[in-house]
Amino acid sequence: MDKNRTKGTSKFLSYILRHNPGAIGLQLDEAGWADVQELLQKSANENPFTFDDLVEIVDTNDKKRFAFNDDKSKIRASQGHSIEIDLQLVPVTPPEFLYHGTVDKFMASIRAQGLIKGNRQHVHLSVDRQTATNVGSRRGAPVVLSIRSGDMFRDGHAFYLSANGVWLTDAVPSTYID
Ligand code: HQG
Repeated sequence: MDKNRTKGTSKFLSYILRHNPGAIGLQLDEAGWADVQELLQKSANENPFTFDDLVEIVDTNDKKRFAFNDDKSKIRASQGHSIEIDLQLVPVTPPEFLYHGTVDKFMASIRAQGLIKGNRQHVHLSVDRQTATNVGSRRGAPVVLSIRSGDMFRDGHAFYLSANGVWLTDAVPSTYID
């Protein structure tokens, strides 16, 4: 697959596996898995790709957005969903600090309400400032917030780590944002 097709297909897969499987008549199971053969068949009209293409995308995707099950009969997005699925993530202890990349125009609202998940299933946090800078840069000049995740955890907030290294939590009250 050439680079452009890989990127286009990766975007298509993000849309289908995170937000709208129904767009191609696909159904995900309760943990977000799609049957690979069904995905190949149902994508054929809109955005055709082969099983080998899919393996290449899963292996080379810059953020490891997708994962296969053991026998590669199923595939899912590792995080970022807006549809209601249960990734069956186990709560884990976060590091003392995590980071969130955003932009200035959201700051007044973030100070007032903290970080909220919006359309997605979780607030996404990064393990280091550089990653958070990259996340913020998607929307303009990045603003990086330090989150006192250790304090949050001790106060009873649950944290999860996705298969591709993104830290997830339900919401970050503004008192934990430095
Ligand atoms: C902001 C990408 C106003 C928040 C990235 C963000 C990430 C608020 C935007 C992943 C707010 C939501 C997720 C509040 C939060 N008031 N704005 N109270 N609370 N926001 O895309 O974290 O390429 O849903 O700062 O790399 O930007 O898709 O979340 O700017 O890992 O794999 O509301 O998406 O990964 O935007 O990005 P998003 P995000 P992928």
